[in-house]
Amino acid sequence: MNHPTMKRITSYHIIYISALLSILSACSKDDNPGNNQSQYMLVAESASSNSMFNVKFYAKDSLFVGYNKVFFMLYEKSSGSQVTQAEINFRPIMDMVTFKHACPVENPSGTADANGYFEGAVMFSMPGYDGSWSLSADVVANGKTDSIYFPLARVIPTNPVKKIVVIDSLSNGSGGWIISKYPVSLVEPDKWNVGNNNFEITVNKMASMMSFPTINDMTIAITPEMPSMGHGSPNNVNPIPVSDGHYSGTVNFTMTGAWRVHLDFTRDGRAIGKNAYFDISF
Ligand SMILES: [Cu+2]
Repeated sequence: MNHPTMKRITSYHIIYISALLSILSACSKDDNPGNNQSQYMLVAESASSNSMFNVKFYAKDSLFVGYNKVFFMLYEKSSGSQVTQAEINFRPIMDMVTFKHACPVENPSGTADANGYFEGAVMFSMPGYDGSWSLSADVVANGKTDSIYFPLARVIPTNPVKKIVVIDSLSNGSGGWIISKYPVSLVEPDKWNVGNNNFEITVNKMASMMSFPTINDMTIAITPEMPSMGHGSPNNVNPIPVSDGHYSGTVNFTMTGAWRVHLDFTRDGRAIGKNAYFDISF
């Protein structure tokens, strides 16, 4: 402990480490002005239409096509106090000039989490730029009703995709077809590993341009394939319903690389769609 060389190294290191720490803390302050220690990324902040609430809109990452967890933080505008009980209904809209459409959402429960976040999800169905997507929400809290509007600068595509559409064609018995579209989104684990991975997806039905009810009666089989090497993997567990619109199973990746997880959907005893899959690389 009292060796002189050891002492020199230690004091040198202390100076070096404290210099490094001050650089790091300066950087994180600059990256997050006025928003200390949020665990999420601030997407936008705005007052509600009738100025009853201030709303901060956070996400885990840049908004993308697929299942995005989104978080609202609410404040009473008059008092500045944080709101922890609220009914929030998301209304995403894409304005495609000639027509508008929405996408599936999961509205937050009425109570904020311990850190004050109201957590929900938006399953963006296509990329958007320059505010073509917007996220509005109706907010009821503290006996007040108001709405909030966030134009979204970007919703980016991912490669590989994290959202597919399963298309079902059913004969109507007189030469025509009833076409049904089922958006399916990957609720990705934070990280894919060799071995067993939780495999969770959401399934909705496109009932109209604006309405996407959850589907809870799909039977789903998953078959992983490593196309470059022509093999699959054993011990996979097919996803089963775990919560409204969510199905969870286990996918076993026996090595790193590029995998394709094939999905077979059956509903009412009938195969739905064809060639559905998610590519996953790690
Ligand atoms: Cu669109």
